[in-house]
Amino acid sequence: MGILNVTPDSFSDGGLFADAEDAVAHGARLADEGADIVDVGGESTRPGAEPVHVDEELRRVIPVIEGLRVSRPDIVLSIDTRRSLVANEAVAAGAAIVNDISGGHDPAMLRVVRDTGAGLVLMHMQGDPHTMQDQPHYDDVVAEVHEFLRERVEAAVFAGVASDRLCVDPGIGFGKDLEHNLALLRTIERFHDLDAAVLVGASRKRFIGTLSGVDEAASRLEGSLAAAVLSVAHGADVVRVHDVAETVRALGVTDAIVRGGA
Ligand code: 7PJ
Repeated sequence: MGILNVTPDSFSDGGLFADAEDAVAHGARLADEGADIVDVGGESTRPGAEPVHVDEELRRVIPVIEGLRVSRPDIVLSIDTRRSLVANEAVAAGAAIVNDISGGHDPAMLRVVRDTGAGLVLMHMQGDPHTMQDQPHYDDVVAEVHEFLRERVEAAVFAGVASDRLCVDPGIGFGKDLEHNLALLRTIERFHDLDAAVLVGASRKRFIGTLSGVDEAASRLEGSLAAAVLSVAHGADVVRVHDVAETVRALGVTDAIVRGGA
């Protein structure tokens, strides 16, 4: 899964139309580099981020999804949103998957996913992006994240979402300190009993900067590759990454070693 951020800090120059054009071109490039899914997001969820207005989120993501659907109908698109309204519009515009970092907190989200037949990523987060890194606390991070995701899968299936449309994600960096992130990354296998695909998003995150001594997020390639390779070696089905070409090459080798065959 390649990351396509449509937030002002990532696509800053020009007006909105120019931004959308840049974003469409970048999405096409991620697919050409080997991404099977392109994840379009219009809300910054960095630690400390303020929420964006729903109209603004729609204005950012819908033209990009429409643009990619028209120019590159071969690309599977996901929409990174916590809002059922945005999810609904994005699926109508061409997205096939809803990637919800709140695990389906919006009361209408599961219904929208069921009614549209979209796939759904349920992610764990402690707190919300504004406050989540203040003092994250768990007695047993793996058990608590697992229990949260188990309950959310159950809720989704109860709401009528087909279980083969579901993916779970421990939410690396979302209300987790360094040790929490490492404990989760070491135990990815544990999440396979939830009968859903498992997604891991570690790319360029702060803990990688901390461990590798790289302050600049865009320069955290080597650490991000290490996290992607080990996540897949431990059974992750999907990795969400910025550096698609490099990750695809690293995972080709990983797959051959771990699963056998090229
Ligand atoms: C994730 C995400 C993640 C899923 C972001 C960033 C922050 N969606 N959206 N999993 N992270 N499913 O990329 O640094 O880890 S936004």
